[in-house]
Amino acid sequence: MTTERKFDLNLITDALLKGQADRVKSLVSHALASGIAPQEIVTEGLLSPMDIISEKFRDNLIFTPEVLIASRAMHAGMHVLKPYLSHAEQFYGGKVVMGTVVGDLHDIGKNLVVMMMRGAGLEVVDLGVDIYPEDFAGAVMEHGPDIVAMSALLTTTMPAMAETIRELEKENLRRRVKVLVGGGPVTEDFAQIIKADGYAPDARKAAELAVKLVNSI
Ligand code: B1M
Repeated sequence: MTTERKFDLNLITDALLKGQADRVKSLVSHALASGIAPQEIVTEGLLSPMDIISEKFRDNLIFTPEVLIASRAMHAGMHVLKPYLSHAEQFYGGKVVMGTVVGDLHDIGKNLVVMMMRGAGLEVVDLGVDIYPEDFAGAVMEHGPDIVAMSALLTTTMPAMAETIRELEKENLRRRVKVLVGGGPVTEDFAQIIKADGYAPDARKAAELAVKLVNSI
């Protein structure tokens, strides 16, 4: 016997894509009331459409204001769900320090990663662009994050990721944090060579991996 679904999560997706924060809030409440698991609402209703937003942004089909409006709608939905998520599902308590490495001014991808991580419930300290290894290390001392996340878009700035890891080692901070790397020219192989703890090819996967790393600590 098949179980009939009481609520269509596509309604939330559709409202989020249109940036309708109030409608997302009310639909999330309806979804909860109809018995759909909160985690399923997060994944299918809120994060899936944010993938679509990321892709459209990457392809220049939409621009920063639309991304921010969609992001606000996602947060509105997350706010309704927060009390219903278990501690592990909320991922709260996980803190990330993120920046684009020294010499690199590209921040569009980094901003998407920050947005997706915040959407997944992580606290993110966004250091911005052109961040020296010493400043990453300083931010670890100041904020005590679980994860240091670095973005690089230029082949010439990728070595700064390795330099940052060396700086963390030098300051005896490396064992306190997990290091996550990504950005256009960065690969899984490169991440392994520089002894990062993780690599993600896009913003959604970066957020998922960050949550996994936080939960593994
Ligand atoms: Co620049 N640029 N740029 N640029 N730029 C690229 C990256 C380039 C590929 C263009 C090209 O030649 N085809 C090339 C790099 C070549 C290389 O080294 N491999 C390049 C170059 C050479 C340069 C300059 C040197 C140009 C010059 O001045 N001669 C110069 C360098 C400036 C500097 O940084 N010091 C430069 C400058 C600029 C602008 C300032 C004009 C502008 C940046 C504006 C800004 O960011 N505020 C710019 C742009 C816009 C680009 C392109 C066109 C687009 C980058 C982008 O935003 N993509 C880019 C060509 C391209 O990629 N098609 C190019 C959209 C974004 C959503 O994707 O950033 O890849 P992306 O992020 C993705 C993933 O990579 C991943 O998730 C994101 C979302 O899914 N990701 C992570 C990113 N960080 C992550 C971290 C993670 C995990 C995943 O974990 C922590």
